[in-house]
Amino acid sequence: MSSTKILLPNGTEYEQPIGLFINNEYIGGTGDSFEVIDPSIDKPILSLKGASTADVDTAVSAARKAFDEGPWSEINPKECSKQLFKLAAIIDQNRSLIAAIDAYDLGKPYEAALAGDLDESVNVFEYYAGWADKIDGKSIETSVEKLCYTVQEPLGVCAQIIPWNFPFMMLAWKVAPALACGNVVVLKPAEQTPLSAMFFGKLVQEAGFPPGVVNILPGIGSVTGKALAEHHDVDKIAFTGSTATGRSIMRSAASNLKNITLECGGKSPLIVFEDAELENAVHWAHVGIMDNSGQVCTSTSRIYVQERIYDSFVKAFTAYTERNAHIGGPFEEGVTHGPQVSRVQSDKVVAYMEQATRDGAKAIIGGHRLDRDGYFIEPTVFVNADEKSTIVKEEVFGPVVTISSFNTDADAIAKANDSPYGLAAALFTEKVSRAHRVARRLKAGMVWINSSGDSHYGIPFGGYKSSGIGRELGSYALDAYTQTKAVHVNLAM
Ligand code: TXE
Repeated sequence: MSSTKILLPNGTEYEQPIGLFINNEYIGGTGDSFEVIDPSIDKPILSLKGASTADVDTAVSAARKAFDEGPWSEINPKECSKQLFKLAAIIDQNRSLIAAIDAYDLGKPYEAALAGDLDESVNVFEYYAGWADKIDGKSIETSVEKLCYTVQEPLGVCAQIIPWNFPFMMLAWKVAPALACGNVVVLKPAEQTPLSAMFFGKLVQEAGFPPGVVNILPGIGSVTGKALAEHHDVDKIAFTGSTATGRSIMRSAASNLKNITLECGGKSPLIVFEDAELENAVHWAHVGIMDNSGQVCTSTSRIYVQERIYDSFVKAFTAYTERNAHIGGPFEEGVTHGPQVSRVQSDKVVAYMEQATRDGAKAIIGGHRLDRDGYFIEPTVFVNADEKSTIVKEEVFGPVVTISSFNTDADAIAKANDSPYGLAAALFTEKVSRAHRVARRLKAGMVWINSSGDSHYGIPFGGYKSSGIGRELGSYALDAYTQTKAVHVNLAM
């Protein structure tokens, strides 16, 4: 196996597999090289060779063979469940190391990676391990002369393209339900954060999965990702990332009408009504935009506050944000706010902030990058932003929020819905009827009442409008990874 020793900044040394994981073996990639960077100090961790189009062909045919010839697609559901529980247990045993790898690669605080991402990842694998032997069809009554029943069958070879903002957790959201439904996978991690996914291959080996069931191809999006999206032997493509790439994947997937799930961008609103519990609203509004340095697809990046409490909310929110911004590297004590993942991303955030200022918005805190190594951006709050301006319309994907006011419920709903995106929305009120009435009228795949950014492995996750197609998590992901066969039986013989 080709691997290299990596010494993590927390003093842990481990063996990092490098190369592509195909048929349960690590092999060298033949595609373009790319560097993996430590974003907290702007220094390379290592250089990798990604998967070329030819490597994609090799991985897809390994997966195809594993699916068509078994044993995975024919596995007894109880065995499938056991195998996934075993994998979940192995991930659990490695949770501190995987959290540390992700913290290093992404720059996010280690404690957050451990308590958030890794906890969720183990839960997700266990949850779908539990589903594997409960995927049932139906029998449907038509007449006494006919029996009809349905079978939920796997789709086949699933290509899964994941982003860098929750590297291992995104892997778990995609791989666990796909395997539980009897599919085989070819996973492409983001080029910014491929290390934990490449390490995952070792855990797959240890859990004893048959060759070809899980394949992992680090590589460049426009090469490896594109080749997967276009490949005619791939039956499904599941993607999380930008809406622009989602569109291009959808076009590529049209060639053989692949089944698709897309989880794309967002510009989620957070509405604070005048009867809200102010402290609670301030806390969640902060979590909703500052968590993961704003690099969350559901970030509540547009805050709307009812006029009467606007000034007091702005004052309380900025004070809370200043108090709670503990900026630093992933392994520093007490840090809550890490760098952006890459120079490209931090430049993008800075460009949005500069544009906002040119458009007449005012940064009342933050507004700059930090004067230190790494890609750190100050937590930033804009007021006076025009509702039609870029900072209100486009996904910034950084610790940057706008706070605007509204007067009536109808005004709040109209402003919240005035977006091409529809991933999530949050609202704060103590009135039960208002809460549910407004929740129904928000055009979003997820609505939080009196919280923000909340997700759970049992609850469907996905967006309306340009935020995506399909749902992940919960029993809904089983629909995303199976197809229905209807069997008609003629009894009139
Ligand atoms: O995303 P891309 P990027 C948003 C966020 C961010 C912006 C750009 O606004 O600033 O997207 O980030 C692979 N065919 N989100 O450039 O390009 C790529 O290698 C197939 C929101 O990182 O969408 C990576 O694995 N695949 C988001 C994955 O797609 C391609 C999370 C995501 O990359 C490809 C991340 C192609 N042509 C960014 N081009 C969320 N929804 O959570 C790239 N890829």
